[in-house]
Amino acid sequence: MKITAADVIVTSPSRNFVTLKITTDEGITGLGDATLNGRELAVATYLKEHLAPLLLNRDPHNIEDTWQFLYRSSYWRRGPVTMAAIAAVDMALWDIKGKVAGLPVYQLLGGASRTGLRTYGHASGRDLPELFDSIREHLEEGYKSIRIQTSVPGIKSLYGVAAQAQSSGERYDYEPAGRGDLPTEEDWDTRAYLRHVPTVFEAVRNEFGPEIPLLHDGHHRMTPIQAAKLGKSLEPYDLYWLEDCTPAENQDALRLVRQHTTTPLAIGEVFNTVYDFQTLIREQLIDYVRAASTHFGGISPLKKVMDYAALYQIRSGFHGPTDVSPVGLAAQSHVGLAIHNFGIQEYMEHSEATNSVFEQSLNFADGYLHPGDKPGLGVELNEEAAARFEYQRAYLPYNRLADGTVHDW
Ligand code: GCO
Ligand code: MG
Repeated sequence: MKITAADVIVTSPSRNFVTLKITTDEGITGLGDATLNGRELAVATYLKEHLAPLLLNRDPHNIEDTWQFLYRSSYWRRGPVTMAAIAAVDMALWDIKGKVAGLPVYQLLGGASRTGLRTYGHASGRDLPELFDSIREHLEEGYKSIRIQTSVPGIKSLYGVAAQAQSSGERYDYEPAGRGDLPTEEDWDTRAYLRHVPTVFEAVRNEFGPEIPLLHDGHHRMTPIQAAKLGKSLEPYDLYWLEDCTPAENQDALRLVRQHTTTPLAIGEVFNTVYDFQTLIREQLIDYVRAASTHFGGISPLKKVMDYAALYQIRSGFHGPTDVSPVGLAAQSHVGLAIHNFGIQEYMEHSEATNSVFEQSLNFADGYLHPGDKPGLGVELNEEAAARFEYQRAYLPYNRLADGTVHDW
């Protein structure tokens, strides 16, 4: 079998997605997600100009060899653009292999280790009543675990709070439509945040009891000692995890945080390779691997990092916001179903427009996700529908402190 075409499809149904479609001489096609939120066209160009010509006439069955060839022959290793492009190729080749075998990809990865993937949803509110309503809605939708983000008195506009997001829809989603040509500026005050967050978790535990696993995303904003303080102050509320408590680049920071708190830590949504996790896993500085198949080079390296993490009882918590396309979500759901050390899957439902472009066999019921049993990844691209949604430039927001200093968003 030979690869005869590698086409890149850019579409914007609610938000931008970059998809690679690999076609073979036997007419079988495979899809891969290459979406890098806010920098989409860099990956589309990398694929079109640099990888597509290398794929022609290769045997699509040689997934590992193709991955190693693309990674090593570029000389310039790693980085989100390179790794999202390689991820798309890797996913598309697994999709093709599954279709040839007549099996869903999770079967090729060792078969199912569970009946479904436990998910967590995103609850948020500008105040406690709004937050409680949002938690109730999520519980009614079947979610068993809930991420909590709230407004903070003294901070005007804050990551993760639906009602104040710049999205055009009513959910927190960071959809590009209507967001304009420049990034939105938000504000930040760490002391106000550190004072407020524990009071919110206390209120949520008082209202909803001790059972529900609760999560929180610090979105890379704290220094190590601030993160340690937050982890410690949240201990009475028994979090499932505290995510991205410090910027991910400084791995040593996690040692300090770990010395001070038993709140479980999740990190890695902006990581691109297993090397970014090497120290964190070996020294057991984290509890959950937050990589997304899309930004991490695809299914093959995601499976490898989880096998490495398994040696240390570290589990998965793959990154699953709506900027991971249905193809990327399917890819990591197959991995999650197959590995033994699955933890939890982040899940934000894609919009109707997105679902009209990506026809999926993914099933969400009673808080559990399943990638379905169609051969391959189980996602097909409706190219006619995709052509109706033209790319729109979109930027993620950024932060400034009260004195005008740019801060981590
Ligand atoms: C999460 C993430 C996202 C990111 C987004 C950036 O935990 O889901 O932090 O909300 O901000 O993926 O593109
Ligand atoms: Mg996050």
